[in-house]
Amino acid sequence: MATERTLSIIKPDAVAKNVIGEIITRFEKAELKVVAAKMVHLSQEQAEGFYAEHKERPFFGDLVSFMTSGPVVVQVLEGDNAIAKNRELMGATNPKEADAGTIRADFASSIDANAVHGSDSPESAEREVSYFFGADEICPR
Ligand code: IDP
Repeated sequence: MATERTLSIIKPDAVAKNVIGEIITRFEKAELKVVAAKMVHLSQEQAEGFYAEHKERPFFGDLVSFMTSGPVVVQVLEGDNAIAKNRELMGATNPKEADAGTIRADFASSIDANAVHGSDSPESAEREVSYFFGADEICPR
């Protein structure tokens, strides 16, 4: 299995619920390592740029206003198969469809306020990691 890096965001709803630590614990228990981390209150421009692929979707405005509604925790996770593993830990986009025991099943309240983001492919992981972190901000372990 290949060692990969993926971008994780703990979204404003989960930060407001004070479950940052519980979510990071799930990553660590699954043998994903945090190799970069910061708390950011995204600007409108940052959120729009990050979600540019969804620009034409009807929910884009709501997504950007939600993602700028409070601080988020942005992290780079590293480990075997990290991209798919993180998506499995997260669960389905809509928490009503998320498997029991996933982060979204346990902490998300709606499809908008769905607790976490995770890169969905190697290409998006590369783009998303470099969107938030310079090479000198990532600490290989
Ligand atoms: P993902 O976060 O599971 O990868 P994406 O399809 O990339 O899901 O969508 C990005 C984010 O946009 C979702 O996490 C969710 O917060 C929001 N979103 C996606 N689809 C809808 C929708 O149909 N209505 C409202 N928000 C949506």
